Amino acid sequence: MSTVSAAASDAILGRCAQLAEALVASQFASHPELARRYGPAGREKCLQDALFHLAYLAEALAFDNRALFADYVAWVKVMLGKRRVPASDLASHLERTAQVLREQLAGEAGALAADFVDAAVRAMPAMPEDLPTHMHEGKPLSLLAHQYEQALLRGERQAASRLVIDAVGRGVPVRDIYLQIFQPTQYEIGRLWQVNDIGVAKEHFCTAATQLVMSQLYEKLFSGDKIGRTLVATCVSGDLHELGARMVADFFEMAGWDTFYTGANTPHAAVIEALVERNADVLAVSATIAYHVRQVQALIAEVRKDPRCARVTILAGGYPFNSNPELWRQVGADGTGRDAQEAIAAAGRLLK
Ligand code: B12
Repeated sequence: MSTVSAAASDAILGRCAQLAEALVASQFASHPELARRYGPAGREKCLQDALFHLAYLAEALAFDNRALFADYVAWVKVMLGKRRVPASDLASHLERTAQVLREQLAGEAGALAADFVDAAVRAMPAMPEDLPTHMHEGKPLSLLAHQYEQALLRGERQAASRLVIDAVGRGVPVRDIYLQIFQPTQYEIGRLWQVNDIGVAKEHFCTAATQLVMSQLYEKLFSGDKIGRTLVATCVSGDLHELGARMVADFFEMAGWDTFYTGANTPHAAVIEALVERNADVLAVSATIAYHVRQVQALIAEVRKDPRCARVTILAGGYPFNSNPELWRQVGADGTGRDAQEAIAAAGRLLK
């Protein structure tokens, strides 16, 4: 990792409130129509957006990883575009961000940070304005997945649960239910929120309902023979997305592992305590929001430093790792996997 990019990352994090204020003031001063179009609430929103952009930028710089910031800009282009903020406004906001970074951060650090932003702005025209559905056809459970998602979107969690319980009763493997029904439905719910088709309440409802239905399958998880291996699965500190890590833990459980799943937002010291107490073979660290990747790196560094964890193999995964195939190496993990099935395959390879 270059020291310039690390310095730029630290400088942004140390002064993000000031930088965000400077860039929104500059943008509204040179485009007075923005104040008329969006009003004071719009200015506040713009400030929040600026802070959000800076958080993602600081993380991308911390790993000297331009793709991490470009992925974020592609996501935000769709998200804002679907809320009637034109891509040209986003581009001008980002160009101003680059200018403020050049002005306010000293020397090479400011120039590099601005360059990350400029590169993403240049890539914007090729970034999509809309997103394809995650409810793909042609898989054995596609129809069932569609019915499950539709039941949840109608607010009918009992009907959704019934679809799954009946399928399991007919012999559909729980692993297929996880990867062909729960996972695409969750991704689709996220897409629908991103493109402004559903609100936060519906997204929360669907997630809570899926967690409930997962729990209804638990007796199926614990029925196999044990293989004498232990997994600790956790979401990194600050990250609230718990289903990915839970699915990973459940796949290991179904493969005969003893699993200890700590859920969302777990402090590093608590993870180490769990690894030691359980005499764990593998730690699975999950992060979904890209600006938590440094937390993954910090947790891994702490585990590596602790001699009691010397034999622990570490996997890192989740949303940013799936779009950045080399990121797991940058955080110091031993391996990764794009989904729960790949996670267990990676553990098998590493422990051989
Ligand atoms: C549900 C949800 C939430 C819930 C989470 C509740 C809960 N109890 O989990 C809540 C409301 C808290 C939430 C909050 C936010 N969210 Co959210 N969320 C989602 C959503 C819709 C589903 C997540 C999920 O359940 N996925 C299903 C699981 C099974 O998939 P998975 O996590 O990818 O896991 C699989 C693999 O990645 C892999 N894996 C995962 N972990 C690991 C670990 C290891 C070691 C390995 C090997 C593999 C592995 O295996 C898993 C199983 O196959 C996603 C959409 C999406 N695409 O995921 C958005 C999404 C992730 N959220 C998003 C955002 C922006 C946010 C917020 C920042 C919104 C805000 N402004 O507040 C906050 C951040 C909160 C925080 N501090 O973490 C964006 C992220 C975009 C981006 N570019 O970063 C997404 C993509 C939505 C979207 N399409 O816009 N969210």
